[in-house]
Amino acid sequence: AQDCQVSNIQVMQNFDRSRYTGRWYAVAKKDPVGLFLLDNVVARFSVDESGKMTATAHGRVIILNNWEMCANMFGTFEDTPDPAKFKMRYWGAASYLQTGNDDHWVIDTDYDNYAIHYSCREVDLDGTCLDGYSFIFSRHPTGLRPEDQKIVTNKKKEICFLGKYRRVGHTGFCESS
Ligand code: AZE
Repeated sequence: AQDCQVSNIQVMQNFDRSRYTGRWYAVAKKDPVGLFLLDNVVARFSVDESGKMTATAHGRVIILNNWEMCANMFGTFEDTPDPAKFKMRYWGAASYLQTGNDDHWVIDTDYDNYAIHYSCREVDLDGTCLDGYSFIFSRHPTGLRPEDQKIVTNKKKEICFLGKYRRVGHTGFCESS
């Protein structure tokens, strides 16, 4: 499963969306092409009465003429035959923020400490990912536990994004909103 074919990427087995709910701090991210969340990224996942997964996220962005702000985002998830693979429709609280419909795959998680998310926006002709993004999430604002780091590094390699991540800082920029 390391031929970098998007269709061969292994995702979380028996993904349990209810155990995934609650707050996740982004500790690292691989950026897509174009505008993206810069840092202070926190996501909160919920499951509603009907079992549908939804999420909110915030993060610092710089839009238009170097206008720095906190983007408050919403996402709804469409199920697919694979319980760990979703289609995420997302939009911002303000109209000038981004909207989109991205794949949202949960690659691995222990639910209590770490999670690895993956989204390929554009698959190349050879089946590899041409444009994608990924978040490494932690339940702890301080980062990953040492014992989870090796697992995460291995998964970064499996999704062919190793070496493409940057640390996501948390300075409290989005805490007031
Ligand atoms: C994600 C977690 C679940 C909810 C959402 C997420 C993604 C949000 C974006 C936001 C981009 C905003 C920009 C604004 C100018 C995956 C973090 C909605 C991709 C670029």
